[in-house]
Amino acid sequence: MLLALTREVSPSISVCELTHVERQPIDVALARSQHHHYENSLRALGCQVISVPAAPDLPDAVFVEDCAVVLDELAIITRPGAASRRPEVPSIAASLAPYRQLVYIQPPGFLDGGDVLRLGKTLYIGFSDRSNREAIAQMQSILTPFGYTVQGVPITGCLHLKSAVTQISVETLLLNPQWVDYKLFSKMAYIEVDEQEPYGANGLLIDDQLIYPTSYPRTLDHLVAHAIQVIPVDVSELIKAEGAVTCCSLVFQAETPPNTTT
Ligand code: CIR
Repeated sequence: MLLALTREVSPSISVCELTHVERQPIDVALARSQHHHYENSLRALGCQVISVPAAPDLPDAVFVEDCAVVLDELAIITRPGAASRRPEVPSIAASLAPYRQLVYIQPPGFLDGGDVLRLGKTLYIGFSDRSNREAIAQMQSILTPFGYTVQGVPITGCLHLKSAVTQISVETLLLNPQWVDYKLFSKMAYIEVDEQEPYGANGLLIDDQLIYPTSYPRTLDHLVAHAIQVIPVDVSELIKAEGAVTCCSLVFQAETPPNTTT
C-alpha cells in the first residue's frame, strides 16, 4: 500500500530557516490545523499516514521530505544543507528503516530531498544552496547500480528544484520558467505558473490526483483548465516557512508493518 511519513508542526516553526521569503508571524495553531487537513488529504488518496516522532525544538521538522529520498529499492538518507536541520535526520532514518535499506549521504556532501525530482528512472537534482556537487556525485554512484540516471540541474532564485518544477500528471510538469529551464525536461509537456504566483510550481502528485495549495488560485485555475485533478489544500502558514506540499511528506509503496499509527 501507499505510506506517507509526516511529522507534526513544531511549536518553534516561527524561527524556521528562510532564504528567499521575508519572515512573517506564523500562527502555529493554524499551521497545525492546516497540516492535519493535509494529512487527511493524503488519507483520502489512499495513503496510510505514519507519524515520525515530534521534534518540538527543531523548527523545520515538519518538512520531512528534505531528510530522505525514498525509491522502490532503497532510501537515501540525506545530509540537509542547513546545519540546523541535520538533527531532524536520525528520527526520519529510524522511521524508514522498517521499509527500506538505508544509504547515507556522507560529508562533505549535503543534499535536501526538496532538490530531487524523480521522473521514472531519472533523478533530476537541483544545484542549490542546499545540495552540492559532492552529494550529487554520491547519488550517482549509489543509484547507477539500480539503473537510475542522475542529472544535476541549475536553478536560480528559489530554495529547491521542486520550488521551481514538479510533476503534475504522467506526461506534464508544472514549472516557473524564471527559475528552471524547461528544455532540461524536453520529453515532458509543461504548464507554467501564473506570473503573479512564482511560488506556485509545487504540487504533490499521488496517482492521478494533485494536492495543490489554495494560495495560488490563478495557477490552480490553469491546472483545472488543463484537466488536472486537483485536491486543493490550504497550507498558507507552511508557505510562510518557505514550504509547500511536497515537503510535508515522504510517500512510498510498502507493506504495512504491525504497530504503525495512522
Ligand atoms: C527550510 O528553509 O529548510 C524550510 N524553512 C523550508 C523547507 C521546505 N522544504 C521543501 O520544500 N522541500
